[in-house]
Amino acid sequence: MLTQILQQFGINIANVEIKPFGSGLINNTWKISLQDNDQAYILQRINNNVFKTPGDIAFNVRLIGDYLATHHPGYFFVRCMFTQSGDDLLYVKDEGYFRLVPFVHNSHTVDVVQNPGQAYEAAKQFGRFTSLLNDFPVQKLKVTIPDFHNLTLRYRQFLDALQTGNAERISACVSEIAWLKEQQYIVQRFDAMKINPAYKLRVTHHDTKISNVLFDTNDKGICVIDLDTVMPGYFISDVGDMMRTCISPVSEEEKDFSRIMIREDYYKAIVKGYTEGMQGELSAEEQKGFFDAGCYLIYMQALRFLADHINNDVYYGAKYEGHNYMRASNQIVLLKKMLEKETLLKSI
Ligand code: GN1
Ligand code: MG
Repeated sequence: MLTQILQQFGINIANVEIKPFGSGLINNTWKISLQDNDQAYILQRINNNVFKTPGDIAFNVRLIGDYLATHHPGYFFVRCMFTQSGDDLLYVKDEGYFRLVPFVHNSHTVDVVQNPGQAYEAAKQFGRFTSLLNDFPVQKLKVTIPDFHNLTLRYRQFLDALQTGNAERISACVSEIAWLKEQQYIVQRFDAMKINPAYKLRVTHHDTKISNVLFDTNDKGICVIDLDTVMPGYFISDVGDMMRTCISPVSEEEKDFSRIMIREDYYKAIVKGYTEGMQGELSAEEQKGFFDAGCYLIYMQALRFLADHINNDVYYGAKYEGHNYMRASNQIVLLKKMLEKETLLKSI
């Protein structure tokens, strides 16, 4: 099946190697390497249970690509390849939607952040992406997942899960549920942020883990990739998810929670990198929101994982029984540790 798809993109499949790639939870991703000429590509199948209109992603990427090519031609932007019939998104009956992008020569991605320098570079790339699109008409973008980072709605979905979800699972995680409910003040802070005019609606990425940045051979950031969730949003989404995924030495998959830690030097690197990348675009009020950004996103992810556990893992899937419960518990520990350092981190 994959080789037929590659053929439609005009790829010679005689000597091709296809390997699963990356660790994303939503889309399927493969690296395609051509043995003859050293070329490589990334092929993705878009999960259309999550992205209901995959054409909207292609639309956004085209629009942004055109804008950057005109206004910031120096920016390295990875565009989708076209099929032989001229489409940048291929629909295959019973298989779904596919896209192909070139694998950029002399670039690499990082799965687990190794040092604060990488976190700085990544944060700078996410800030730079948003700042280059500062004058782009943000309302022209299609919303690929409505309310994606709307914490108010995520909290409501969590409460809904408690009403309609798996009763056995609910009774086995009463203490986590109670703790998350006690943190509802975070939603109120978020609501205040949304109506604060000092928080500008910008073009934000919404999936800012380190693996969505391309690095060069000197570990300097080149550009951001994986633009599925680029939508109108607030800077807190990008900064917050960077903190969520970089600040601790271990990820959401770690089962030994004693290894979860808040590393101040990484926090500092993210604040510095993002601020520099934004080139003065952040308002004074927004600059005060870095710490809260981390809390919003960690809290949101804990709610999403626990709601999914209660909903029998319909969204994220589970590699083992209780996987999403473990992930939620991990994020709860991360949030607790973050909240303990509130005063210290806010002083940075
Ligand atoms: C999903 O598929 P991936 O790993 O890029 C999710 C993110 C979560 C992340 C948690 C569209 O991203 O919001 O933060 O899992 N993406 C979607 O690992 O729901
Ligand atoms: Mg993604």
